[in-house]
Amino acid sequence: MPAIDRTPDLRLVGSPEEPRDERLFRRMFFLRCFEEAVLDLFSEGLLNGTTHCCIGQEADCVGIAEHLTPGDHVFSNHRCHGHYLAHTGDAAGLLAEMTGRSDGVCGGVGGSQHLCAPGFKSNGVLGGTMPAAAGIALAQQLRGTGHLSVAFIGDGTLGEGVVYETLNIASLWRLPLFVVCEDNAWSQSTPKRLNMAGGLRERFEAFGIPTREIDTTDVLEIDHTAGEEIAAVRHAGSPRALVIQTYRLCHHSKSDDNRPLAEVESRWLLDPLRVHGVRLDGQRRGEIESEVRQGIGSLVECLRRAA
Ligand SMILES: Cc1ncc(C[n+]2csc(CCOP(=O)(O)OP(=O)(O)O)c2C)c(N)n1
Repeated sequence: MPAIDRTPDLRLVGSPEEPRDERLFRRMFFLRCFEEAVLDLFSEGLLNGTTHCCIGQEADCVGIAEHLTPGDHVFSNHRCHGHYLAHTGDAAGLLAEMTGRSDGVCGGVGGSQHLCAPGFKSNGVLGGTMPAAAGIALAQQLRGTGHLSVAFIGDGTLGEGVVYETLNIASLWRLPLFVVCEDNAWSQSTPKRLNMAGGLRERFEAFGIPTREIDTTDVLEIDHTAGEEIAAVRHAGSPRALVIQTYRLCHHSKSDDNRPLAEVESRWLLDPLRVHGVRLDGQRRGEIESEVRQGIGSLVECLRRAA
């Protein structure tokens, strides 16, 4: 089986010279097309197990990644494709990983949820990566690298005790840890109002961790806020949190969804591709979309041939 080329494809990630507005759109569209392709491959029976897509939450992944440097370490959860792709651009490695190939991100043994790569770790056990994120932040602090750990968690993960143990020690030891809580209002099939008492932001502030909360799917707003917050973590070397109220537009994993249809439909109006896409010149937007489709198409074809 020929090895795949894991060099990030410029059709997917854009070039450094590309105007920021266009690059942000391209990258969100890249994540969207990748996950749509993954869902198609599942329905064709070419992928095994399950997968959790971040369709609707792409602006979080892309806006945060804009402010990370190669020495920073990202920790993610079951819904990790977007975080991984935005940080690394490694679409070929991730698709190979999901098909169980030895040239995947971590040898084909991690699948969709359990990625282990330089600068990136994800785990399907909710909250499971929080202590590791703090541990790497401690290593960064001791080595004086100026780099940080970013931990993405969902609102449902705030029910895990290990989150609070981590926040406590991160605050006490002033660790360069940036926690991003993607609050999509649902934890699998349970709405937040049924499983969360009190405020979300207060849970971080109880440990003396400065926390911002934004209610948006606009990549420019996330990009701007993330820039300020990440700079503040680097400057002070101590933890901060960002709560982003967002929405997943598709099912929890491959097909399970018990949310009211009207609620889901209304949120498609705030699809991050739509919110940001209207800012682009129509012709240029079409060109970007077709380049990304070609990039994903050739990747899928290459893996189909190797299957
Ligand atoms: C410790 C643990 N308990 C339960 C689960 C099953 N589980 C997987 S995803 C999920 C919901 C997570 O909700 P949230 O953290 O809000 O993330 P979202 O799926 O909304 O992105 C649950 C309960 C798990 N993976 N790990």
